[in-house]
Amino acid sequence: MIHSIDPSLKAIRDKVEAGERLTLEDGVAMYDPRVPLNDLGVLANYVREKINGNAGYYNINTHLNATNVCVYRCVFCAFRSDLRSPKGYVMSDEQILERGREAVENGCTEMHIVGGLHHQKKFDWYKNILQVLHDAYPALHLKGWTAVEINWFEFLTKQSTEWVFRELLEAGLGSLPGGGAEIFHPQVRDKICEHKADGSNWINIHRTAHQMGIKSNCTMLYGHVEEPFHRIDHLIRLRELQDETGGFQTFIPLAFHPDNTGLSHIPKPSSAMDLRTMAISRLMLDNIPHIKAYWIMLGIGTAQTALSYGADDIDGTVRHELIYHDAGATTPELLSVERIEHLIREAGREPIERDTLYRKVHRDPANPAAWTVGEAVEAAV
Ligand code: V47
Repeated sequence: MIHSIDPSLKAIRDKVEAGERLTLEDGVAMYDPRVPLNDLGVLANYVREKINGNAGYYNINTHLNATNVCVYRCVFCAFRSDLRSPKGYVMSDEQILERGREAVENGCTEMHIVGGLHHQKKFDWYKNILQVLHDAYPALHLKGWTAVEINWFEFLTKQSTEWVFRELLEAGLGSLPGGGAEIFHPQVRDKICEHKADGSNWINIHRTAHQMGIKSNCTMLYGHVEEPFHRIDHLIRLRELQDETGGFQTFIPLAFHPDNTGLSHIPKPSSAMDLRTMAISRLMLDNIPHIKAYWIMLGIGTAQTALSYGADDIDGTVRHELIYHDAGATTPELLSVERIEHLIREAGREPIERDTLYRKVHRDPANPAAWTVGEAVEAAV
């Protein structure tokens, strides 16, 4: 029972306690700055503890962005490059394998693989990245290619989504990251990334992934040109797909970082907005098991606080992150396991290492780079 709450949240509190679904109007109302942030946090924390108890999940992971050369010019992106720009790069198989070796030596269970859509590279180049890594390091989970990239592969090959996924699974794909979602509503999408896969393409690709047994994540990029209505509309579209398939594991709200982008005049969202969005996401997405506070993007302090504002996961130790660091993120390049566990404990949560598919990871203290997975963690959605 949640006793003392601001009058503006009483009707929402009653629904949350009764396990009733919140509406579009409820979601938009919670973005009114007169609704006290702390009280919103209390409600989100109630749901978070009901679903995930006291767990604070993390994993040991690394990123691979094999090229930054991209046909698209999303106005919010600081990572992309033109082919002839001095910033543009393409990694060789040797460099990619070296990243795999470094990941395994450091005990990583996951490699998060995304990048630009290089107009001179064929589908086989992308598929080969998974193949060489999987052949050399079969235990490393390859969470690769956003729905936008899958859509590009369909364009390149003139084949169906199912065909593309079958090829990628054969090469070693483990699951799909949640990027490329941005904001689905065309009023916003047409302003920030008009050329790439639209909202229904994104949703249909994740639906197909789920139907083929591929788990995925989902995201929302907030704090640029969108309004609260567009954010809630976005969350409801994700919730509807989850009702249908149950294939989403975690939702990651992504705060816009303006440096070096076409929207550099827009200030970065405040911590208060980050926490409000985290709490509203937990409350609206009643059927998605995990909400991730991506520390790279939020900063360490806000990510810790978010563990009491709806989030139960802090992402991973992370290595070689470029997308946020190119856009002005001042967070470190990586965190050690000791530090990440300390930060989670300091926030009052119990650190639990998970793999990409949310199974508990067991390590041999004598050889921490060696690991096995155990049972799936519980999440009461
Ligand atoms: O799709 C790009 C966003 C996403 C900027 O699945 C930006 O576990 C802020 O999706 N400011 C990629 N955001 C990152 C992503 C992700 C991250 C962590 C975990 C997972 C997961 C997925 O980053 C892009 C876009 O929405 N992005 N540029 C920027 N300037």
